[in-house]
Amino acid sequence: MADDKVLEKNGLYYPPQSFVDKAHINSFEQYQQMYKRSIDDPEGFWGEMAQGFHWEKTWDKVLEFNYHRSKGPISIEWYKGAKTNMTYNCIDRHLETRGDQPALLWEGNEPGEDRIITYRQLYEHVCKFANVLKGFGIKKGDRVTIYLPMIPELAISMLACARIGAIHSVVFGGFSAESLKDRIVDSKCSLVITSDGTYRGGKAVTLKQIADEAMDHSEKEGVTVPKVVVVERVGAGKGIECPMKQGRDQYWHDLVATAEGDCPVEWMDAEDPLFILYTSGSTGKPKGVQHTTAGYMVYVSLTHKYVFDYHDGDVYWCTADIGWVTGHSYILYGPLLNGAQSLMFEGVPTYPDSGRFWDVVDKWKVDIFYTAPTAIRAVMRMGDDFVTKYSRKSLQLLGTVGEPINPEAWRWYNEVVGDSHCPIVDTWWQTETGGILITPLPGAIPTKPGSATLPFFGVQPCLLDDEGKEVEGNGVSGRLAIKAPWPGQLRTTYGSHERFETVYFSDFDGFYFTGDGAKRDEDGYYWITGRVDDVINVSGHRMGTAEVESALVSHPTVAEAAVVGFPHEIKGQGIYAYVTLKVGEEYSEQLKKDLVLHVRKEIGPIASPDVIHWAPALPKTRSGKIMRRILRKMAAGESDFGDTSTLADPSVVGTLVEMKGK
Ligand code: 6R9
Repeated sequence: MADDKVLEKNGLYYPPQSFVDKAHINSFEQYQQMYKRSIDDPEGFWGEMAQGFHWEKTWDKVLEFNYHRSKGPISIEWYKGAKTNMTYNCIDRHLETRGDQPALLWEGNEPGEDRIITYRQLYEHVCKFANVLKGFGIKKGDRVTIYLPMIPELAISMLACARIGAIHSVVFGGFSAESLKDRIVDSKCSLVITSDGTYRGGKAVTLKQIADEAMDHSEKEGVTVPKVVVVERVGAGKGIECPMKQGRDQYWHDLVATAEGDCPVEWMDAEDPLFILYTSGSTGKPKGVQHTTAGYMVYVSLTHKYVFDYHDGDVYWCTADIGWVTGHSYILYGPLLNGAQSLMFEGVPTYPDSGRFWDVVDKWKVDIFYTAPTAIRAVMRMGDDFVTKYSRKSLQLLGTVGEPINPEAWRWYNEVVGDSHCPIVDTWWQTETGGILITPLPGAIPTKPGSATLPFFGVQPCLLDDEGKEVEGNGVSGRLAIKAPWPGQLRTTYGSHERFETVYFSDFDGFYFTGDGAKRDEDGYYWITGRVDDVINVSGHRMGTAEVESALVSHPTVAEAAVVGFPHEIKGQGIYAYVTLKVGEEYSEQLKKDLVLHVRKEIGPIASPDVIHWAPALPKTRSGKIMRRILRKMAAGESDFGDTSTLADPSVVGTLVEMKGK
C-alpha cells in the first residue's frame, strides 16, 4: 500500500496514513493549537495534563518560578502543595485494570534467558524490597546508591526507594571504583545496592569487588556505607568472586524471602526529591542533577505518550541503560506511568551477533523502538543482512536520542530497519531536562533527517548570541537556551544550589542555558550542532574533557594534559588526548597503553582515550589558557589552524604537528 509508507517530498518525510489515522496528535494544526495553548496559558495547560494521575492532595498552584539570578535565587516549583507518590502512580494505580498485564519484559544477555513481570508481580517485588529498606532504617530523604546491571532488581530497587521516599542515585555499571566512590561520597548515601557481577558480551565480570573498592575509598573520605545489598546475578562457578563483609553485606534473595508483600506508600510533596543522577559538565567533578516528584512524573508520562504515540497494548523498547537518564525516564518511569509493557535488555547490540536487536524485536513483537545513533552506526556497519534476515513486521515507530544523528544513518534507519514504514523521532533532551524537549510528534510533524524539529508542549527554546541577546527569526544559529520552566526540569544540583545557578543560569540572565549550539532553519526546525562547552559526547555518553584530563594528570608520569573530541565514525566523537610528560619521562608505546588503562581505571571504559598525542608543550595564550580550538582542528586532521598569533609561543603548533602519530 503506497499510503502505508513514509513519504518523502522536498526533503520532508511524512508519516504513513495508517499511522496518522490512529495517532494521538494527528495533524500539524493540532500540534500548533496545543503548543500555542501550552505557551499562552501554561498553568491551565499543565493543570489539565495532570488530571489522570493519583493525587493524594491536589495542588494549590501549578507553577511558581524565578529564572533571573539578578532578581534572587533561581527557583522552580510545579504543582505546589500537592501530595502524591511516583510508585503508586506507576504500579498501584494500574492494579485494578491491568494487574495481570506485563509491566516489564526482561531480555537477558543470553538469548533465551528472559522474564515477564506483571504489574501485580511488580507490586509485590517492590513492596517486599521497600520493606527491606525500611528494615534497614531507610526513610524519606535518605540517599540510596544503586550500582547494578540491567536486571529487574534495578527497576525494583528504584521503585522501592520512590515508594518510601528515599532518593535513588543510580550509577552506571560501567563506571569504575573511583567514579562510584565520588558519587557515594557526594550523596553521603546510607545504602549501596549492587550485584556479584554482570555480563559483558559472553563474559562474566565482577561488580561487587569494584563496589568494595569504592566503599573502602569512600571511608577514607569520611563516608562509611553501613549496609550493602547484593543481588546474585552471576552466581558461583563463573569465575568471579563475591566477597561478603560480615555485618555489612547481605544477599537480596535472603532479605526478600521473609519480607511482607505489602508496604504503604509515603505521600510526597510535589517538590520532594525523587532522584539524583550524576552527569558531566565542563568543570569539576560530575554533579548530582536533582529531579523532584510531581513535575517529573507528569512530564515523562506525557512525553512518552505523545512522542512515541504510545497506545494501550503496545510493546515498547528503549535500549538505553537505566544508569543514564534515558533509562530512568523512558524505560522505567514514563512507560510504567502509562501502563505500558516496557522491555528491559541486559545485553549489547552485537552479542551473540549484530542481529540481536532485530532478533529481540521479532521475539517480543516490539512496536516502538528507541535507541542511540551510535548503536545504529555500529550495526549499520556490519551490513544489511543482519537486519533483513528478521521480519521486523511489528515495528511502527523508531526513535533516537543522545547525539545528533547524521542524515546517512537516519536514512538507513528509515529504509533498512523501518522498511520506510515507521516514522522516526529524533529526540533532543538532557539529564537536566528530565524528559524530551525538542522532537517530532510522529503523526503530526513531518521530519527532516538530522533535525530534532520542533519543541514539545510547554517548551520555549531560543537561540542566543555571544552577548546573550536573542536571535530572532529563521535561518539563524546560536546558543540553545530555554526561556521558561517545564515540569520535568532539574531543580538543583545535589548539595549545592550555588553550583546549579552558576552552571545553568549565570551565562545568560533569565534563561536556562543548555550548553548546546543549534541552528533554526527556514521552517523553524531546530538542528542541534553539538556542545559549545568543554563537554564531549562519546557514543551518546557525556564526558567532561576536564574529567579525562584530571584522570591523566593523576598518573605519575604526566605533567599536563588537554583533551578534545574528534569526529569518530561509530562513536560520534572520540577522545583525543594531548599529553605532556614530566621532565625525565620518556615517550613509549607501552606508556600510551598504560595511560589508557589508567583512565579506564579512574573513570571507566567509556572514557578510554582513542588517541594519545605526545605534546612537548601545549598551545597557550599569554594568560595561560589552552587554545582548544587549535587542538580540535589538529585532532580532526585539519591543517589550517587559523590565527595563532595570540599564542605565547606560536612555534608550539609546529612541534605538535611533528609529533602527530609518534
Ligand atoms: C538524553 C541525553 C545530553 C546532551 C545534549 C546534546 C546531546 C542528546 C540529542 C543530542 C543532538 C539529539 N543530545 N540528544 N544532540 N540530537 N537528539 O542524552 O542526556 O546524557 O545528559 O546528554 O546530549 O549535546 O546536551 P545526556
